[in-house]
Amino acid sequence: MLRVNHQSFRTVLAESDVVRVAGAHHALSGYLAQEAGFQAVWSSSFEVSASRCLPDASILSMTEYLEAAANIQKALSIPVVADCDTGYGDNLNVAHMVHEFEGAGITAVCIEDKLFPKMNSFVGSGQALLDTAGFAAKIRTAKNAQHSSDFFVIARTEALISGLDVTQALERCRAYADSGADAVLVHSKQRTKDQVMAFLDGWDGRVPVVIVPTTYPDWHIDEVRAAGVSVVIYANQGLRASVSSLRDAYGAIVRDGDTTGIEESIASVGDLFELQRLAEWQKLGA
Ligand code: SPV
Ligand code: MG
Repeated sequence: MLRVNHQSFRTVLAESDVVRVAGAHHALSGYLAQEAGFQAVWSSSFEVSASRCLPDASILSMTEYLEAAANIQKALSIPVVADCDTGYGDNLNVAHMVHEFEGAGITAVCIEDKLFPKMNSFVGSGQALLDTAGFAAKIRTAKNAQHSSDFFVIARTEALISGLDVTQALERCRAYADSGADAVLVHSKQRTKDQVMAFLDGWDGRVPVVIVPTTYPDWHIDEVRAAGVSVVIYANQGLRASVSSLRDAYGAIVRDGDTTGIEESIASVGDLFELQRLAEWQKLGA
């Protein structure tokens, strides 16, 4: 089958104690994440922007993010969780976003409580938040706009990123869950997991919790599971690995004057043919 059918994110979550999700920016990176055993792929706004050499600052349009997410989803049997930033504007933009992403076969989206245009969470400035009621209204709008009951909306709080405390993050997430969010994502840029652990201690479990352990990389999956986290997103490690590999390979070619030194360590052309499913395509055209 050249056309791939995919499971919904809700189904994957129901069948798993903790869902491991890998960041990706195009179909090939998403496919490699699936091959490695990830259960879902995060179409990361950071990765998609970086892949165009642009800041993750609401510069690309909804359509461009949609195209990236849909292209990834078309190649995979695991679901894409689309990182939809702030929902690309106000409530009506959120409604349109849900129509478009759901219409393109995406089964889960995530929106965050920062102001549009947003700035990437690890940048020291530009982390202003929408008020709780305003973001709760966006969540309600998203849930009212979805067509299928299977569609999954994650409410992400940037409270800890913007300097608020754990109590305020909990208050926001309770309001978002009560407005219909299917899960809450709590993001932190601290160098340890302590802030997120404090959040989990105070969380009453009304909806599942999603985390993004970029700055606290030593949190082993067994401990993440034991702490009661339902979804863990490794948001950008794939792109960072690609950058390092490409630098090494390109640098070696220019330095050495030929490619002998890297042939053993780079993927073969045959490997790429398999990733392209060339044989199946050839059969289709025969
Ligand atoms: C992304 O991967 O685009 C995210 C996570 O939203 S972060 O970059 O940490 O904001
Ligand atoms: Mg993002």
